[in-house]
Amino acid sequence: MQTLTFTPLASIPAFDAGLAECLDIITRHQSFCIVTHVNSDGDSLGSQLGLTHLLRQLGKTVHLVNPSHVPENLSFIPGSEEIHVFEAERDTALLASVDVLFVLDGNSPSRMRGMEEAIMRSPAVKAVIDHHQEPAQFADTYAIDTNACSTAELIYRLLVLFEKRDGKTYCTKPLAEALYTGIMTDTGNFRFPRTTPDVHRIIARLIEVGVEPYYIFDSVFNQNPMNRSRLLGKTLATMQTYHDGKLCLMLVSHAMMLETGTNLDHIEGFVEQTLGLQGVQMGAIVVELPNEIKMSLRSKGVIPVNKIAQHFGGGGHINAAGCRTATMSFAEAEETIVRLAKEYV
Ligand SMILES: [Mn+2]
Repeated sequence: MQTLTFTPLASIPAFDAGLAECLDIITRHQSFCIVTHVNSDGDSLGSQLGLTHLLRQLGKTVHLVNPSHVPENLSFIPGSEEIHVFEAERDTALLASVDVLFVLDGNSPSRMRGMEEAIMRSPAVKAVIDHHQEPAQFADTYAIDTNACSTAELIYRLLVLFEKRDGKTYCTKPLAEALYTGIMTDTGNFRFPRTTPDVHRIIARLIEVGVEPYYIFDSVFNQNPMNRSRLLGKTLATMQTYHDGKLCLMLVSHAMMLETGTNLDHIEGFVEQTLGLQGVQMGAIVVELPNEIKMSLRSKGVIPVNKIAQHFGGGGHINAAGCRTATMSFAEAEETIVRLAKEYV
C-alpha cells in the first residue's frame, strides 16, 4: 500500500472561529461519520461518543468507525457498542456517503492508521476537533486548542454553544459520562498542568447531571486481569536507577510476556510507576517485541523526553513520549536511553 504524506498547516486557525464553523456545519447537514485515532484511549472515545450523543439530540444520523477496536475497559462508555472497526471494502463507501466527517483527538489522517485513503477520498466536509500540535493540511475546518486538557473539553465547549443557541440543555447523563471519561483520562486523573479551574467547573456540571466519579474510575482503571498484575510484578523487579537516581528504567522482555500470557495492551500505564520512585525525574520502559523494541518515556517539569524519542524517530510531548526501533537490540536500546538521558537529568 502506498503511504500518503501530509503537509502541516502553516498556522493553527483561531479556535473560537473554528468551533463556530463546526456549529454551522452541524446545523446545515444531516449525516455524519465520526472517526478517531488508532489505539483509542479514554479521550478519543469519550469525545467521539460525547459528540455522538449531542448530534443525536439534534436529530442527526451518526456513524462511528475507528481504525482499531474499543479496549475492554472503555466499553462501558454509553454508545461504544456502535463503534465498528474500519474495513476498507465496506467502510470506504460509508465514509464517502456521509455529509460530514468529524476527525477527533487526532489532527492528521495518518493517526487513523489504515483509514488514510478512505478519509482523503471521501467528498464529505471534513472537520477536526483536537488539542494536539502540528495539524496536517487535509480538512475544511479546524477547531484546535492546544491549551485544552482534552478533546472532550472541546466537545463540551461545542455543547455549550448549542445550549446557548437553542436555550435548552443537551448535557445528558450518557453524554456526560463520555466527556468525563475523556477529561479524567487525559488529565491523568485531574493532575496534569492543564487541569484548570474551568476544567473542574466542567467536571462539576457533569457530576450534577449524574456522573458518578468512582464508577468511571473503577470501570477504566480497576479491571486489570491477573496476568497483567503478574507482568507488572516482574517488570517492577527490573527497576534500576541511573544518574544519581534521577533516571529510572524498567524492562519487559519478550520472555516475560510469554510467561505471563500478556501482550502490549497489558503494558499500558506501567511506565508511570517509574516517576513514583523518590528522586526520579525521568522514567522509561523498554519493551522487547518479536521484531522491534518499543520504548515509552515520562518526565517531570522541563525535562524534554520527546527529544530522546526523536532520536529514535518517535515523538510526543515534553513529559510523555514514545518510540520504536527495529535496528537496535534490547540491550542497545536500554544503553542508548541511559546515555541520551544524561544530557537532560
Ligand atoms: Mn486527547
